[in-house]
Amino acid sequence: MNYRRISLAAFAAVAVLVPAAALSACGSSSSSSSSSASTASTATTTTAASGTVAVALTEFKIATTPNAAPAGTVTFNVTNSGKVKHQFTVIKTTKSAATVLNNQNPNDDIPGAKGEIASLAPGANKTLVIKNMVAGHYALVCALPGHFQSGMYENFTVN
Ligand SMILES: [Cu+2]
Repeated sequence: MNYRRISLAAFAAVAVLVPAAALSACGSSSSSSSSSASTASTATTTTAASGTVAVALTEFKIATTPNAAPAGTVTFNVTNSGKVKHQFTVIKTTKSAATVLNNQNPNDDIPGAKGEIASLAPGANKTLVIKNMVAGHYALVCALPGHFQSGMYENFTVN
């Protein structure tokens, strides 16, 4: 009787711990059901061999796996892992991602923008395919009011 109680308690503890560990260890891909995303996340180099990049949006952070890709067609597999709506814009720029929208009027088009997912609901996943990405520096941002200012940006390299 005591053994059974102990093993049940241990099982309950594991059942509680595993989801939390999975979320923190691989938040960028854990909520994606796409097989291509999980393949990309196994890469240990910074460049995605397939040109596919897993992107996780949370409050207020953009996490990429990996943070570089070969020139050509780049596929951003974007998941909103947060609790509020986000968006995702890819910008070709020489500026650091942290400063790229500093003087941007929210009503104006973003200079250098190569593509965007205009709106992504919490839990939603969308794919953004951008062709002819040339080598250089890019900034990935969430351009919703206040989100960039709160830290929703990331540098990205095409090589
Ligand atoms: Cu956002």
